[in-house]
Amino acid sequence: MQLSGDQEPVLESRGFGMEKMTQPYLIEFRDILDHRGALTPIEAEKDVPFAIRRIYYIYDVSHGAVRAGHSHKELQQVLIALSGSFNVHLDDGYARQTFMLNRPNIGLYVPQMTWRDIDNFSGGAVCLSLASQHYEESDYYRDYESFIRAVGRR
Ligand code: T46
Repeated sequence: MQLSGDQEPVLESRGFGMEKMTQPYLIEFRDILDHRGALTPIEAEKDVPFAIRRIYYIYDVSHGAVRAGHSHKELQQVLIALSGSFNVHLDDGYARQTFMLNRPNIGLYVPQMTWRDIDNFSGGAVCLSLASQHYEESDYYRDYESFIRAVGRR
């Protein structure tokens, strides 16, 4: 896994309380290996710091496509590259960080009020999202200026 800056996987799974996290983190999930291959279990409120209310996944991404381009007001999520790789650019209104995800046992925790763009999808990439909320369009900032106003930069 390559990251911009000096980010490392900082939390091993099972290290969480249920307090709301405010910073992005890479989470290294357990991988259970035997001669048949690998298995990674993820349990809500144990391996990720929230109750999972929804999962969805993004796949068959068109060459050069950029996904996301928005922030959530309340939703927290964990993104995982189940297959292939992609870059996740996160912006809290003050600073930007880029994470390259390319392992199915590594998750990226994305806190609420974080603008995200996802690009550079490899062929065959599958992005799994574990989300803390049901789908609710009113939870989105889809306009960057509105997001910046909401975080208090303007
Ligand atoms: C995020 C990135 C990683 C639904 O009906 N239910 C859903 O649960 C979702 C996520 C989307 N939709 C509908 C809403 C749109 O009509 O599917 C369509 C595409 O959604 P959107 O343009 O938001 O997709 P992405 O890939 O740009 O963003 C999604 C998530 O919305 C977002 O939370 O972080 O994936």
